[in-house]
Amino acid sequence: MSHRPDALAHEHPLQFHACLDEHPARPASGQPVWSVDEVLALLALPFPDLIYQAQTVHRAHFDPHLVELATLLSVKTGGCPEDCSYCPQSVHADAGVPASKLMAVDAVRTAALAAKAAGATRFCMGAAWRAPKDRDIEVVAEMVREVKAAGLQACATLGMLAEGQVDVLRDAGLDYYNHNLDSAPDLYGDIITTRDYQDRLDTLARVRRAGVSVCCGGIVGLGETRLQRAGLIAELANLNPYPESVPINHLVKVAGTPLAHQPDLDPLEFVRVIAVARITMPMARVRLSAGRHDMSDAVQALCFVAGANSIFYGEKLLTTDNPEGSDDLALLTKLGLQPGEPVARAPSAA
Ligand code: SAM
Ligand code: DTB
Ligand code: SF4
Repeated sequence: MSHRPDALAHEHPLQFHACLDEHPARPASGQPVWSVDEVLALLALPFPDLIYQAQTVHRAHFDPHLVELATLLSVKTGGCPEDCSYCPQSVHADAGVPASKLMAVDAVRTAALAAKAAGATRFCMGAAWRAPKDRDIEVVAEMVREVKAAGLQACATLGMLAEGQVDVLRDAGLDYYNHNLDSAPDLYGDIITTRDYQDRLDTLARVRRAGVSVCCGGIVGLGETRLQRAGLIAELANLNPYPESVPINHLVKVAGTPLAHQPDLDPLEFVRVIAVARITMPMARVRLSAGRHDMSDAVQALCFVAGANSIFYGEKLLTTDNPEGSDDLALLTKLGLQPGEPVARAPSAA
């Protein structure tokens, strides 16, 4: 049995879903499930065929009406020593983001309760660190306990983790750890020089080994080629198993960062990336992440049709703007969608 729909089967679109593989792990051979060329072929499908495949995969695994609302909070902002060229929080940028200290646990509790009251089901805490110190981890573990006590799923993104640090967060109740691959391996060195791709893979492996769910995605619009977008998706889909949660960020061009003047990505190409993430990682939550503030309702609607089933919810991401929560709720209503926790299921045998 094939482990994926045939990327080139668009002439027979009704046949492909019979061979979906519901299991996220690689075959026993250890071979990658997706070659870059196969992902590229998906990206190049006629748009209606791609969307049809993605929507069919989506419906086979999820209630297509549910969209997860995940609220972000920057618990430690700015002053980051890394040189990620998209990021306003890097000390190498001149984006006017002041460095702040780690927030107090009480303030995080207040924000988590507000997010819960506003309808979020997941709360993600971000810190502008290269890697946290053990004493930072102890404080974030307290924050995780508060988020769980508020009745929310807890996620954190704190940079690279050392052996043992994930265990402390897991024991506090952390559900997900977010750590992105961000780009294809061959573009990475042009975007970040202060840590390498393997460092990211090592942190992801530690998270996986500790039994914490993996939230891992990337950014598009960095100036990458379509082949490099395929390279990013193939890397994510070939993680063994692939991430439970996949944030697809559209570059937010922040003045004072090296990527502030990147040419715009065609919005339909962004939709294609969402669709291909859905097809290659059928049981993952695919999150329409950074970049929604400047995205039309129509493009967001296409992203939901293409299989996105999660958004960041709340007027701020970490340092940049996100749509108002009330506008997002109105958009979901307009589209006949509901906030809720999408739970992946294996497709029923037909
Ligand atoms: N410092 C930690 C790290 O990098 O692992 C966690 C926080 S970092 C801000 C989390 C992610 O935000 C990055 O991996 C990147 O994907 C995304 N991000 C940062 N700046 C962005 C921007 N301007 N546009 C889109 N995504 C961005
Ligand atoms: C992710 O992939 N995107 C979020 C979250 N994980 C932490 C962050 C987006 C940040 C956008 C730029 C900013 O607001 O600073
Ligand atoms: Fe630091 Fe994370 Fe921003 Fe990179 S993306 S500069 S690691 S906060």
